[in-house]
Amino acid sequence: MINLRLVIGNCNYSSWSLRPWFYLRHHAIAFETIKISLFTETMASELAPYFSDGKVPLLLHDELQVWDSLAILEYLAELFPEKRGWPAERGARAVARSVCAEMHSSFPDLRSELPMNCRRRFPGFRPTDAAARDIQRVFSVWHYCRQRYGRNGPWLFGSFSVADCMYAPVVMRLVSYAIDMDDLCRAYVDTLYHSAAAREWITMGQAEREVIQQDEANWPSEPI
Ligand SMILES: N[C@@H](CCC(=O)N[C@@H](CS)C(=O)NCC(=O)O)C(=O)O
Repeated sequence: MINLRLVIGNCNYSSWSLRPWFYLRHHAIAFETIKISLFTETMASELAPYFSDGKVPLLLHDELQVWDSLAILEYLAELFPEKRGWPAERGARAVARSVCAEMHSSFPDLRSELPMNCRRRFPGFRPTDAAARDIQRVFSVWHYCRQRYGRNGPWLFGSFSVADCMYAPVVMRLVSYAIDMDDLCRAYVDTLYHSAAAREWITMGQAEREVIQQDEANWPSEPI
């Protein structure tokens, strides 16, 4: 029995926590969840037992600690090789790593203007030009992956991969903020948003009552 514990933040807001959680739940891998309340007075003391940079997520495997969502996903892909976390073909794998790295290091305006919020929608939301450029780039990435590598299934590289986990929080955002998209992107969003693991995360987020003011978008909203 593999002893895994995943330290995460509030499901409603913690986009980085969703990434490895989604991988584990999609594959029905057993793990324990340790939830930290982000940006509260107790956050530092709740994180104190771990070698954390003050952030979540963090994966604990026996005595080993792995922090940072992408590092955790890499580790899970190695720990469970039969789940095929990365595409089997070398070129597809390189592209998958590229789009994950891009997600990890880019899209600042999309992140700041459209914070993940699973329990609210933002009628009439209009992104700034900068955020709209980020969104268009995400759509281009999805076209690139789906058209070249997605023939054998509905995920970015056909079969479910680490790349889908990295883009899961963006899918949540695009739905909450009702962003227009073409059919290819809509089909991908529907696949992910309606998957069992995503529904489970959204339900947990909607059950939470904490409001983190700094993670609320600057746009009128209503409950989903
Ligand atoms: N690079 C990190 C970023 C993690 C991150 O920023 N997590 C947010 C929660 S979604 C956090 O812990 N914020 C607390 C803080 O900044 O004090 C990763 O990908 O895991």
